[in-house]
Amino acid sequence: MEIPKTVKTIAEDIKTMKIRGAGRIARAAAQALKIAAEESPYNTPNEFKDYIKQVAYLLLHTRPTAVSLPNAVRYIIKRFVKELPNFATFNDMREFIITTADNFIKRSEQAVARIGEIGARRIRDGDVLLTHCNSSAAISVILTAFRQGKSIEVYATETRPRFQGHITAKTLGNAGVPVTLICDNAVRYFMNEIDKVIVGADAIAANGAVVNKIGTSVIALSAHEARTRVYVAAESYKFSPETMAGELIPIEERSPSEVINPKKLAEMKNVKVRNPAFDITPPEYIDVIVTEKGIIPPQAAIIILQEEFGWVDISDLLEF
Ligand code: RUB
Repeated sequence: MEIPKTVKTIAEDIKTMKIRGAGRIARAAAQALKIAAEESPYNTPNEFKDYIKQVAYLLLHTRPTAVSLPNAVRYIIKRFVKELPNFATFNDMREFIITTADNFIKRSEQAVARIGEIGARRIRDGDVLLTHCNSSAAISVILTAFRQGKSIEVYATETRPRFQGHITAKTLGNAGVPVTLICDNAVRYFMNEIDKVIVGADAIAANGAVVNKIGTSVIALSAHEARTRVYVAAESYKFSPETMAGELIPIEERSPSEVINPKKLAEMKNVKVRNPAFDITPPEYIDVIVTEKGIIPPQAAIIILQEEFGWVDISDLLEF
């Protein structure tokens, strides 16, 4: 089926990481569905239904790890499918997708702001924080605490191979927060000076394990050894319903060219490159997860999942 160029561009931007970070990816997917509805080349109910499903399919196959992406698509499609018998005209269908996508985006933005408010309560005046990669939710906590007048300092890892830590350092620095940029492998060297580690999440499993940017688990391990607390800031749509039914969260492996120049690699004999983009931090190394619904210990992840999705029928979830 024909899919508008604007929609395809969003899918491509997610794939190539022009649009990145789990929350932004989710909002972009919702936006893509909205645009798809607005610019639909099909105007009969049956064709429109199939077309929307195809757009959903395209979006779902851009990046595999961030659960926020299928959860955003599901938020819109599930409501749409449930409402199908009640649509009188094609226009009703189109308007429904547009409004539901807008609702998701609004809810998502409000969740990030709320996480900031809730998380900032756990930050004390004088705290030295460490963050990894570039998480809007983690930044929301840090900036809210800072704007409340708390004197804080942040260590930001550069986050190889894509250096998302530079974005974090720039954002926080521009807001006036004192930032120290460090190499990823300097984390243990500085850990004893850190009061709290705060990171985001791409996905959270039913057992409270957190999937986030590669390197997060080694930071959490180092924090555990130093008795430094680890906070994860994550919206409830980062929790993976599939994991309630025993599914594993796929870990994206990206191109070796992100790690080393292909020409340089070609000069090396018997060397291959692996480039996993995410890793899994077990719940034992996480103190709390800050969600927009409140703060929970990682072991309570199942409660959030049940509230959001009820008991999961996996065949239903995998429909798209
Ligand atoms: C980004 C990353 C972020 C989470 C959470 O990885 O791991 O920590 O996505 O971000 P990538 P947010 O750069 O590969 O997308 O809190 O903004 O959702």
